[in-house]
Order: sequence, then C-alpha cells, then structure tokens
Amino acid sequence: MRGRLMGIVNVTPDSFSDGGLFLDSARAIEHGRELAAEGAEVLDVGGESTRPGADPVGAEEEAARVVPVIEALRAREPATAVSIDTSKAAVARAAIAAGAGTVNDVTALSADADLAGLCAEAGTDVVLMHMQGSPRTMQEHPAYDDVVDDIRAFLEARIAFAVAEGVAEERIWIDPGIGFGKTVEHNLELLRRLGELRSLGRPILVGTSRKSFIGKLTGAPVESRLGGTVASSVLALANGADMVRVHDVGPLRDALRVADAILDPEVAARISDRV
Ligand code: PMM
Repeated sequence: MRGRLMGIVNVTPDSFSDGGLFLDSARAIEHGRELAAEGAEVLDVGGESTRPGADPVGAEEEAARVVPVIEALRAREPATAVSIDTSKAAVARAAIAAGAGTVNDVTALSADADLAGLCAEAGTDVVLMHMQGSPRTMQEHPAYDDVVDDIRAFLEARIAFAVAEGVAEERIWIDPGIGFGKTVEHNLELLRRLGELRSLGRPILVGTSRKSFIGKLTGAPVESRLGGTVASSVLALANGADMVRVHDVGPLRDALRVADAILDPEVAARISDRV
C-alpha cells in the first residue's frame, strides 16, 4: 500500500476572524507546517472553496490569499512540495512563481484556456480531476451510464488534451473527483472499482476527506468525519490510489503504518526489530 499523503491547506476567509488576510495567511502557514511535520509529502494550497454551492472568487483575490502562504511554506518546509488548487491560469502563474510544483485543477484544464500551456511551459505536475457540472449545480441530478467507465473515458480525453497542449504525460495525475457531481452510490462504486482507472497508466489521487457522503453514511457532522475519512482513504489506497488528499495527516499516517504492517510481513518484521 504505502500511500502518499497530500495535506489540505485552505486559505479561505474565516468569518469569525476580524484579522483579515494577514491572520488568515498566518494561520494557514502554521497549519501547513503542522501537516508537513505529521508526514504530508505535498501541501495542497487553495484560495477558493469548491464546495457545492460555493461562490466564485476573483483571480486577484485568490492569488493574494495563496501566494504568501506558498512562499512561506516553501521557505520553511523545503522538503515538502506545494500544490496549488486552482482552475485559473493567473493564480497558477503566481503560485508557481512562489514555489508551487503541481497544479491541481478540479476542472481538468477545461475552465481556463491558458492553464494547460502554462503548466506545459513551467513543467509542473498537473492533477486532472473529474467533475460533472459546476460546483454551484453539480449535486442537483448527477447521472452516469456507468460511473467508472464514464469517468475513465473523460480522464482519458483530458490526458490526451493535456498532452496535445504540451504537458509531459509523466507529469499527469488523475483523480475521479469524489463528491463532485456524484451521489453516495456513485462515490462508493468509484472507490470500490478504483483499480479500473489504472488502465490509464497514470498515478491516481483521491480526496474523500470529510466529504458529505461520509456524513450521509454515518450521520456525522463535518467536524466528526475522521473515522470515515480514514476508512475511505485507506481503502482507496488498497484499491489502487497512489496518494490521498486529507485534512488530518497524522491519523492517516498512523493508519497506513498499521495497514502496511498487517499486509506486508517484511514491514512488520522491520518494525518488531525496532521495538
Ligand atoms: N476536493 C476538494 C477540493 N479540491 N482536488 C482534488 N484533486 N481532489 C479532490 O477530491 C478535491 C480537490 C474539496 O474539498 P475541500 O473543500 O475540503 O478542500
């Protein structure tokens, strides 16, 4: 299994804070450093919420939120990579200049005509995520012929597009976009049949952290979905994911150590030598 961990650093304003941008950035930097210390290999920094029904944010505002955070994290946590969660070329350009090495686009390079070329030129890694509809409307009536086949075909087409735009194929990650235009059943079937996406030949990122399908299955409010996040992330890795995107890095790191020790007797032997 040995999954890789991407820690989520959201720099979206806190309505309870009157400290404005500086306080928001300071808090996000501190949080990112904690996630790095807990074992995140990549910190995914985002300045615009993609939650269902969320309002869009302008590029200037979004860049102003993420750039100071990325600069500080690159300076203080040089061993940890930074990814920028955006669909806008202007934001990605500023984030790359600040030190981001991956562009994570929930629209799979379809929202901004300049983004693919920018990633190609800068030589960044690119995450192509599947979404049906747009964040505002995506949960209204999600429908597929076969959720896994449809998403595999979509991702195959987006890989071809990115490569045609000059992105090196070995830089591309794919992501089925858990919760983005999917019912609970769609999400569960995707997680169950994740291995079928491996035929695309690219590494797979999966984000289930605190998402609403966990709430629907357990009844837990968003702040109490850690158990469901751990279960779904570990099973995603067992079923073919290479990396999981999570808010709670420490608990996932521990869960993966235990899962690996159970599944792989060599890992277990190395650990029992140490204790
Ligand atoms: N989920 C969210 C935002 N960005 N990016 C990728 N690649 N995959 C995801 O599943 C994903 C994403 C929404 O979650 P958040 O609002 O809790 O960050």
